[in-house]
Amino acid sequence: MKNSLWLALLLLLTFCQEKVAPPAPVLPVPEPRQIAWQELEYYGFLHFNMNTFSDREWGFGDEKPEMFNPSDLQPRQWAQVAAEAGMKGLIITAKHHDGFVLWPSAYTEHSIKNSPWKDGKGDLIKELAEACKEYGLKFGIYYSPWDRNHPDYGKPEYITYMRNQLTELLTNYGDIFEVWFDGANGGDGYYGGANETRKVDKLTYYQWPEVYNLVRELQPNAVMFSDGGPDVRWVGNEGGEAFETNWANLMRDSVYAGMPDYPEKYASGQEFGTHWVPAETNVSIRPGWYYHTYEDHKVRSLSNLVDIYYNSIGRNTSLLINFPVDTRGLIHENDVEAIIKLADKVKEDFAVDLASQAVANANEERGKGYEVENVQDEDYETYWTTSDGSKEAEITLDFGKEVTFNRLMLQEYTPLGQRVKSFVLEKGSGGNWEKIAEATTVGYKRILRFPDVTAETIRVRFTDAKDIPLISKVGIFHAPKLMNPPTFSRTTSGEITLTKPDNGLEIYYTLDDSDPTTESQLYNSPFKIEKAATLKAISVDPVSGKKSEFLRKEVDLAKANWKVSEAKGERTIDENGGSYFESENNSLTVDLGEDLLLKGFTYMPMQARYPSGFITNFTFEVSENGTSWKQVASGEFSNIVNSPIEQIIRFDAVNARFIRLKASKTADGNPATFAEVGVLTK
Ligand code: FUL
Repeated sequence: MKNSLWLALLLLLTFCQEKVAPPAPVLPVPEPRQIAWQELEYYGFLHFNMNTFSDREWGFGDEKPEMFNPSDLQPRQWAQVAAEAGMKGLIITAKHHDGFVLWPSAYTEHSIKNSPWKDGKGDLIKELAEACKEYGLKFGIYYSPWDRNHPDYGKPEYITYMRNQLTELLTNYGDIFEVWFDGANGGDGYYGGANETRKVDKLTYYQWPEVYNLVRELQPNAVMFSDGGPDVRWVGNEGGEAFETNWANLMRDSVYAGMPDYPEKYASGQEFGTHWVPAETNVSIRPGWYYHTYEDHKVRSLSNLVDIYYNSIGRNTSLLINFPVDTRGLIHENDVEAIIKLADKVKEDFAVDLASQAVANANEERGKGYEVENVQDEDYETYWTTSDGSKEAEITLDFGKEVTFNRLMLQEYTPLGQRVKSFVLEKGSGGNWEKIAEATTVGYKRILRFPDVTAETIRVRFTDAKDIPLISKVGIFHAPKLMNPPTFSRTTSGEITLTKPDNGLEIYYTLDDSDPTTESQLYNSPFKIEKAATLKAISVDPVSGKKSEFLRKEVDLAKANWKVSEAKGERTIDENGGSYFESENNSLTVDLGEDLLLKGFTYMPMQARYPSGFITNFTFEVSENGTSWKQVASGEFSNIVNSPIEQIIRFDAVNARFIRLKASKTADGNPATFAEVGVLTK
């Protein structure tokens, strides 16, 4: 009798300790394929196709298959780079707008089967699918609905062609994790020789519902990307920046690929969106999506890539970074270096999670299975929450001693819906709470960056939510400072601004070409230098004492009193490399406003995305009175097309007030363009 009583009690106790029921979902919720995709977070894009060889961003569709001729095509190198960079997958432009296809499709001759690569016997999609498998990466395809080559584009027959090709891609190459449908479509093109403009109704022409069904049927686990989903949506720009408030929820039925007001109206998602369509940030590691030699020096800097990381993955989107594979068929060395630097920095930033070592407390726990400790582990499936209807939700972390940190990472358990509308991070100080940072939505992942804070106790308070928050992760990190040199800008009056690469750093500089140390001048605010000088500056972390490499900048005369003879020519002396002037007579004349001893000049070619009129051969003349001119230099700006950086030409010292730079030849025969011109007096 006694024994059975004990047994009953034990059973009761066990029963009481059963996991409490989970909260009801807040709709919409993700499909399992979207949850799996979200966990990938970071993967690579490959733009490699006909444009690589025609040196274009958008081919017209009249390119010849013979042009596709890589000298050293190695998909295994692409996969190796992606894996070493911590990426989880690769997506390739199987067909871009020009219509050329990277697999031997049975439905077109406009394909690699008619190219010199492997004598037309190659299948690049197959090779890449295999390389991805070898390196443990997921494999995805980009397929452009717009086809500037196909004669039937715009007619119903083309839709059959598109479905046939998708069937090939989704049947013959194993598992596909993402199918990427580009929103750009309809316009002029070759169209089998018609050479005309063809407009389509972007909403109805492609018969999207049937296309979606086909993809679902052939690759049930693949997510489909386009401006408005159905599974993953566009972030709304190609600059690598998601909105700070970012809902996975979207009014999906109001959105279609290529709609004009998408970026403003839909890109940030909507709190009351009807469907789960999270955002993906797509951005290229260079200005262009395709490879151009002239962008070899324009690979994104580490600080830019770090910003992109925090502004995408840190704002509830996945990150798709593009490599414009070069004409050899390799990811260029400069791009490899940049992406590995980013990978190292990310590893460094999140090396130690201070939150996992703290004592965590919550204002309330829902019960067994929802303990606050769940936010400290690495298991996304376990989360902390409160009881239904609870109005407050806050987590306190006690580190047991003072610690310094500058990053907060939060993750909501999204399979039951995105809930948090706002939160605040505070530190305990003398019985009060002091705000460190605050933000709006969380979603799958949110990371906040802020200057170093030292505290023993902190709390995260969820100040507004659609329903009780479900928090899978709270992470606290101390990211080492980004020890890049300061960046530099100067106004026409000679005012110099130096910018720190990271919060909490100091800048020291010299103006006499000596190496700056912490004994040198500390930079506090912009300063004026009107004459020639050599500026050298470093960033210093006052806490660790770490120093960056030098920034070294030769500055010369301030340009405030200069005048250009040609109308609109003032853009060449505005200290803004981004603006430019196109000269119909290939010449630029500047009045320097005073007699000077000149020892050389500088020419910065146009820096725009699609450059034209680079000066390759020049003459340089000077004058004391603006009427009689003397030539003091002539020659060639070698390699300016491949490397359009500032050109520096020196000559024997000469007295003058007026200068004239003339183009005797431009790279493409177009009128000469000038981004910036300067003189050397030192
Ligand atoms: C855009 C395209 O037009 C670009 O060429 C590139 O493929 C980019 C990823 O998407 O819409």
